[in-house]
Amino acid sequence: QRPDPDAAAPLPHDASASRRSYDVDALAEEIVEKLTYSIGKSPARARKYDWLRAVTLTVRDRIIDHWLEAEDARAASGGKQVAYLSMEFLIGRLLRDAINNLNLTTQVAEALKRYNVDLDMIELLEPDAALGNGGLGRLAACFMESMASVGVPGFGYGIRYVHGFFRQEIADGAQVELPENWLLHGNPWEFERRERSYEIGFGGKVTSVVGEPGKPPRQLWRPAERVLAVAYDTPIVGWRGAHVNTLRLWSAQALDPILLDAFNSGDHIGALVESNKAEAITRVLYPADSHQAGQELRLRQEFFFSSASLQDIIRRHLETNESLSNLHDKVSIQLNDTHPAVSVAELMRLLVDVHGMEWDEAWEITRQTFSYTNHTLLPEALEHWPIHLFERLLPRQMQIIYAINAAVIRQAMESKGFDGGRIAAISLIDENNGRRVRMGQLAFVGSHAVNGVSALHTDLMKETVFHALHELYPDRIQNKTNGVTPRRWLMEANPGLTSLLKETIGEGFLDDISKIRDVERFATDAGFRDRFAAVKRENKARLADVISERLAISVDPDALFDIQVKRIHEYKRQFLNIIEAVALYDQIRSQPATNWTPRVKVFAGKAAPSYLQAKEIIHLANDVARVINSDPAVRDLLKVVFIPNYNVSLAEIIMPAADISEQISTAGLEASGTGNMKFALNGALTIGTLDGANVEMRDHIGEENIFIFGLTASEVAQRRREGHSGRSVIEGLPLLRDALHAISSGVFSPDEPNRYNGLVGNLYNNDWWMIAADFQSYWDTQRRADALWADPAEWNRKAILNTARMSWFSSDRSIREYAADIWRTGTDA
Ligand code: BZD
Repeated sequence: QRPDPDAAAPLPHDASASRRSYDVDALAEEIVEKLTYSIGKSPARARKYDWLRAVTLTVRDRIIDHWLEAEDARAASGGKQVAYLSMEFLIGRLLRDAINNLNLTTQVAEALKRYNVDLDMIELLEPDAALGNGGLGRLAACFMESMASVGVPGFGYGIRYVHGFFRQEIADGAQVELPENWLLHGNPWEFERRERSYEIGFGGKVTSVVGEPGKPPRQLWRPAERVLAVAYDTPIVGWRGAHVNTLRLWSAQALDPILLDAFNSGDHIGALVESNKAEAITRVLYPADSHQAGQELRLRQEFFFSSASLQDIIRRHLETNESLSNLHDKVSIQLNDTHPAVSVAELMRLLVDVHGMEWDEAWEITRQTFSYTNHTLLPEALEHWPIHLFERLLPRQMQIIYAINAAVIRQAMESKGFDGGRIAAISLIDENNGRRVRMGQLAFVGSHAVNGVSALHTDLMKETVFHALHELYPDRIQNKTNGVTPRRWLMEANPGLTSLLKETIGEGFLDDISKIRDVERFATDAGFRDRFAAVKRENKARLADVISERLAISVDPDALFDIQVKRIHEYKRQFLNIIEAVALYDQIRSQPATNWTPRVKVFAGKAAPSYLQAKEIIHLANDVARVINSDPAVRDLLKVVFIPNYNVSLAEIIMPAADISEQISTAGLEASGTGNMKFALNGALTIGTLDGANVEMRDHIGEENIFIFGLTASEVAQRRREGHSGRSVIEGLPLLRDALHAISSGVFSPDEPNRYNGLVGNLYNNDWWMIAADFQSYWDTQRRADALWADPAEWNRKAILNTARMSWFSSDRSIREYAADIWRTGTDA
């Protein structure tokens, strides 16, 4: 631990004395002051980015006022805090969120208008902070905002990637990955904290040092390599500025920026090798969300941010506490999936080796401090590291894992009589696949609470991956269904609907989203329904503009917008949706006299660069879109669009513009989903399987207001046991057979007729994802949706009920549950 020579003696601080004003004159004046003195431009010479920066700095000052107050209050109360450790925070833009949460939207817009600058335009210039892959990273961002809104004092800890999630372009129908560069224009939100830096070691040796008489020898880790973790802090402001929490992201730097000896002897490249190697750790986000990357750099990233965060937590604890024996009373550390699970071993090392605590006490504190959230049951996504790699990089942590494992196994044998198979199942070491450390097992045994992210997912955790551990520790697994923040996903993304709701039921729902239920009684009010529909139409027109600008495809905002946006994965079954489009295309052409519902099918999402099937699905969507959109025979009854580069900002435009939300994963595979919640909150009707949180959405919304189809999770398991194959199903369904034939015979890929043979062949031979098995049910459900669309009053009534009944899926509710049941911290309300 480094002493902090700069630490100032605490002085009384009265932030309210210097608080920045919220009125328009003051804002207008300050924006120009920032432009002049922080950026060095006169208003006359300022470019758009200068205005963005000046506005951001002006808004930021107002957050800082609250931030300092929050820090002081926290220090004074000495209460418990939460540290949310996550490899990913998929934030998106921050300016609109900050302005909205400070309730400053009108004033800032007004202030800027004085200089003829449009706030909306400025906001769009901000790059997305895309420090995450998908649902897991976005959940962490929603949770940070909700923690600040409901008053859970906390830190988010993660990695300050220089390059976030790749930019996706589509070239000749296929995904191309390009580097993302969000820091290009600097990042006005962050504060570098050089005084908060820690050394992180890798490799080297462990030596035993003889301790005091009667005590076991102490283990001393001497790493061969060291890098520095430097903190960058971003304030996260909650609703109405009530609280401000900190997102602390670590950046890696070499201890010595340049090796001067090497430089002086003429080796100019070699002189930088160390610093390049160090900085590589936080250079880029791994873009794989569904299989283990398995590379050494990934394990380095995981350990780097885990160790830095723990060292920081310990240092902060010791600033106000005499010892670490009450650590678990003062901090709760949430592990967002297993990516930070090495923290369990690292905290043990810090407590025992560095701070001299007894092993048993350290283990008790460690377990009381940690809790772990699981986000997937997919075997290929579960993290496990080859022992030889782990041992080489983290030799002391490996010893600690062996010791923990031995103790857990002993306890399992003694208390529950575990043997053979069940010991193998709980072991932290997988002996079968070349000996690996299982990070799920490590996170589980090192935590006092383990949670799934929807009721179904939690049940399946108990039955599958953690079956034996659940038997050993039957009270440890609990459910915490995901949620989304209504500030970003309703108020900011859908200002039209927000205004309509305010006029109709008053402003109470802004502070307490459960009050949105009051709008339910207007579902049968024809006037309200029309206004609700008019808002939806405007949002669809806005999306239609985006589609036209980016793809030069014109779509009719009066058509049914049927949207599936999410990561591309076989289990999410974008393929099923595309096959349905192809079948519909066939039907429209062969039955031109039928009264078809005009539809626009929208897809967006990224594939992991190494996930070939997912990339083929993207290619197919684009191929099908090209053929259908250019066929005059469909007469605008069907359009298919794939919008490139799906990200948070695009989602903010898409979510409010959907009539149908596609949540069609193979049952049992989607842990929760959160896009499903965003769509429904904005009044889309869901077509979905009984998977993840769809199940609970059905319970809240009412089964008559959601389109459920397909096999259930237990039916899927049953079919797989029976050796289901797609062939017999396909042969019995001409509609499906013909659609697949069109795809595999090159109708959509005349330049390469065999392009989709593999994809289609999989359905015949195996149909692991139950696409053929669920096709008929899906098709029928889509036609039921068509029929409902023909009755706009009824459609809109159901859409309104969706909005009215989704409040339980607010991340404020999720956070309150974590605070009450896992973290045992207070909230404001
Ligand atoms: O987490 C997702 C699940 O698939 C969703 O069902 C769930 O709603 C969200 C939030 O709980 N999982 C991910 O997004 N996973 C990843 O992004 C990921 C990233 C790196 C490595 C492995 C998985």
